[in-house]
Amino acid sequence: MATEISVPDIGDFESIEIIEVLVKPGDVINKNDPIVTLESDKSSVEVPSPLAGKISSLKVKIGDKVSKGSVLVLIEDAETKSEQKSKEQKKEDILPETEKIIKQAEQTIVQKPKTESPKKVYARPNGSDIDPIETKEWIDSLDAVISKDGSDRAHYLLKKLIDETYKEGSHRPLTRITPYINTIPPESEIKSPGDQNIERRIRSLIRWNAAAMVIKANKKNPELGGHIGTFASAATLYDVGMNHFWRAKNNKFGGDLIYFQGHSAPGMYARAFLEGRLTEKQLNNFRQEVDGEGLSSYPHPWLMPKFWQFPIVSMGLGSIMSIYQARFTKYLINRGLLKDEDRKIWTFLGDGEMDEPESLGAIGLASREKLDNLIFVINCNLQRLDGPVRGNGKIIQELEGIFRGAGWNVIKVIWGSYWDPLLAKDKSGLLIKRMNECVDGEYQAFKAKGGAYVRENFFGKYSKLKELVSTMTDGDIWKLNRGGHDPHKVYAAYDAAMKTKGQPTVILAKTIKGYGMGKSGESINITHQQKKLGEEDLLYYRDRFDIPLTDKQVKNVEFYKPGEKSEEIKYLKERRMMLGGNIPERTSYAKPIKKPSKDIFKNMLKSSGEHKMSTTMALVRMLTSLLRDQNIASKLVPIIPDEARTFGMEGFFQKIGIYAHEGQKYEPVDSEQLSFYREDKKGQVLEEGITEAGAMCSWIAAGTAYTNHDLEMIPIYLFYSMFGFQRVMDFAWAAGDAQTRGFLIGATSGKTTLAGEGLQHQDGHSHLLASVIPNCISYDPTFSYELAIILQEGLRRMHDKQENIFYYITVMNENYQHPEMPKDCEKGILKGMYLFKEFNNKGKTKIQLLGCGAILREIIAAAEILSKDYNIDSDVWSVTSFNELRNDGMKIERKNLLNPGKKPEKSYIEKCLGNKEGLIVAASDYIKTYADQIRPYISRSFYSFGTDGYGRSDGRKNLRKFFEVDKEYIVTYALSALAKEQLISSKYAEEAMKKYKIDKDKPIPTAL
Ligand SMILES: Cc1ncc(C[n+]2csc(CCOP(=O)(O)OP(=O)(O)O)c2C)c(N)n1
Ligand SMILES: [Mg+2]
Repeated sequence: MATEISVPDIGDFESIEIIEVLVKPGDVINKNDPIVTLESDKSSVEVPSPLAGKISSLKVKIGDKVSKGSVLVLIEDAETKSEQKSKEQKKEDILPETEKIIKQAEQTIVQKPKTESPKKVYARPNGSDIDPIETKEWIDSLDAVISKDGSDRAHYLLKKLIDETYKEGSHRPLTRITPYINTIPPESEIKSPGDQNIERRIRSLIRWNAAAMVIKANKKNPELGGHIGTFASAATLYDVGMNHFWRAKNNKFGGDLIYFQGHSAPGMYARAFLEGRLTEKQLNNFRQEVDGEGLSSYPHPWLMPKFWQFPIVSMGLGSIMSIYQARFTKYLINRGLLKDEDRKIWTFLGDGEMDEPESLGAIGLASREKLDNLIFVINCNLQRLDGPVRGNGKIIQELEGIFRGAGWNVIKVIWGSYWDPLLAKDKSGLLIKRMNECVDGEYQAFKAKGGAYVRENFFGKYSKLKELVSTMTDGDIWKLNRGGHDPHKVYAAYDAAMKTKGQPTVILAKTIKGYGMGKSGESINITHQQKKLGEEDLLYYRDRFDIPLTDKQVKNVEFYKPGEKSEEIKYLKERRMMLGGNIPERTSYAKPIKKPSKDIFKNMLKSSGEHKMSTTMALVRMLTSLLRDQNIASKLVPIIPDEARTFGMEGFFQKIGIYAHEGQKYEPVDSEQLSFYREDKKGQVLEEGITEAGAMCSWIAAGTAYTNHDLEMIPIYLFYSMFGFQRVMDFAWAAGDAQTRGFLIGATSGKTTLAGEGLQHQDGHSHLLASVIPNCISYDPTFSYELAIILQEGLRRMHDKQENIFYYITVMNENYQHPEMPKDCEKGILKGMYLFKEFNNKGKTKIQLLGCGAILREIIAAAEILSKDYNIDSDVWSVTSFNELRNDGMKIERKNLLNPGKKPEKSYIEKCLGNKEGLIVAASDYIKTYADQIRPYISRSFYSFGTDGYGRSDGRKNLRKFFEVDKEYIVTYALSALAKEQLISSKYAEEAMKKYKIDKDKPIPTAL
């Protein structure tokens, strides 16, 4: 029996055109296979079949207009139909049943009678203990619970008690911050299995070589710079990870991903030197990269592509990029593309760096999405570049509050093991009180000024505390170490972080900036920039870390590497072998994605006929086609920050689902509609919410999955072009450095196509911003076939040939007809320009007209007017990319200048325009500088027009007139330019100005 399949609820749309029919009679289809594609001027969606079966007849054809209820096909399938019936039945049953349950529940809820009790007035203890005996009883009970049932039970009881008091009207105690002591008590610490003596020796050698490398470079050339203080404070934090926790990528395991703090790079080089991965020559060339044998200042995968994985030195980027990396890893796992191997993402950050909004801006996402694969280590050395991070407060406490508030697991590693006996001995509670009350400015001074100073100024505040340390020498007091320098404490914290489930972890480790640098740089304000150590300081550094170098060797700042058979080198290599290999190391074993067949976009190469559409819609159609390509479908990662509906992409919600780590726990309000808001654990769309920075980080994570997960993915991130580079330029720069592959789509682009929105939204420069990134290729196409050719080439170059480039393409929301692709223009589209049309009527003179994006159609219209009304011939060129033309011009000019004796080569622009007659007029929807870029490579009069100035809200026609890029202005300016060249009389331009009501006295748009 045949069943009719009709158009479901499609929202507010009526009479929508069918642009594709995807089935024919006789086809056997599965449930959810698409039957037709519908396209309005705002969106393009597929209609999936609600049933599986055989199509018996087709009731529609391409071009038909349909509405809700219009029959599309008849399908043979009795079985599913009966299933559907029983579903409908069920649906009806549910309501009364639910009602019953609600009623029952209501009856069981005990309604407490509200009794008016007299208001009690309690004694206010003012912070002091009004009943110490009672307090002791409570504490004893608590101790008993802890020893009998453990701290989790105690925590549960306390929470219950607090909830009870809250119900009675008391304030909840502030639990955002815990006392200024370690989160893990000594008795709960998991002990490191490592040999502490050897590990200390290795660490000392790494410290020495890292410092020596910076000092040597600066001896050679003081302008080279570098940092000693950052790594000096973080050495233990890295060492414990390297020796015990970080598992490398190999053929059995995907590898942990470590985001190293940029300024600690010298430490990573020093370790790699001991491991034999870097040579002494390379160390000698720290920060001297131009000859190709040097080491880059900071982690830059572009410069050291086999070593560094993550470009983080611009403060704040590491935090958010790693959060989205952790999220993307879970996305791949949940979509079934990656094995869950419990890999971790570790991120090292500076405490000063946490000032950056990007550092904290996405921490909510990490806890919301339960990213227990993410571990932050914040090196709290209490200093940034100029001075203390929070001199008047405590950065660790501040960060604890912020991260706990956001739902993270916070582990504070404040005090080293030497403090443990003191804390155990102090029954007065004064030691913790004193720890709590000191501010970071004081803590910094304690470590700069020595043991006697600490005795006097820290312990000396309370006589009982002074007494506590009375048997200790000043030297002993000085040795009281900070948690981040104690390998036992660090090990215990890392171990706990590794075992944490359901939450991301942040480790707040207290350290000393410039640890070991003595008077020249330990805990003093200039530490950060200390890159030279005098002889005396170097000798001190050697002695402090027991480096087996003679005085002479120290004075020569020699590196020290023990022999291959030494205990240290054997241990170090063995540890890394146990953990699977080297870190950091950048490799890729991703399989290329076969480029789609040429046929996939063939509709886009044809004329759209009467049908008008925007290039955004053309793109959505192409993506829909790609989702039908077996090789590509699962690899596409559409990324949108809350603008899917603006770009007509809501059809993707239903088709491929929105990624949601917990699936969809609610029935969406629009569930009856075709494009309902479908969230799914296996969802493919990354709907990011309103965060361009976050979306960009997802794009980077997806576009570098080929190296971080050995999976080639195709991220395509659509955004308002104005909120692209302008908003997230630093990320775009880092994306280039990281060799991200993928598409950035600047939608609703240009200054005059996005009508209405105004100054903040209208983009006239994103292409110029794109042009500064060396491996970014950008295009501003006008017609669907141009877009199709560009997209196909992008897929071929990035994902099939695996070139380390990315694409920026602008698309618009203006609807118009698209012509058929002219013959033989593919190469030109990709190179940046091709001859679109010639107007040859043997006119009085000729002109070359160049246009791109939204303004090409104005150029075409202007050419028609010039031909018809003024008898002027023209060649109309579609310039798909002034940026690509400039790159080519620059390359050829350089080559010619370097080969003065050879016959000069012609740039592509010259090849196009060299034999063509007439002056050149170019116009775009971007500021004039965009088109001006080709001026040096043209040996002819060249006039460029663009949209300089602030945007404003109005219709497209008025905006183009205002910015002087509409067809009338182009005609007028062309006539005027021809007059200036004495090719025609000036009267034509004067007449045109009158005819088109062009006001000569109107101020230039940049002044308005
Ligand atoms: C976005 C950005 N702004 C400024 C700098 C310059 N800068 C380099 S290091 C530094 C201080 C870093 O302090 P902190 O984060 O505490 O790191 P530490 O060296 O103390 O571990 C600054 C301001 C930078 N690298 N990036
Ligand atoms: Mg710091």
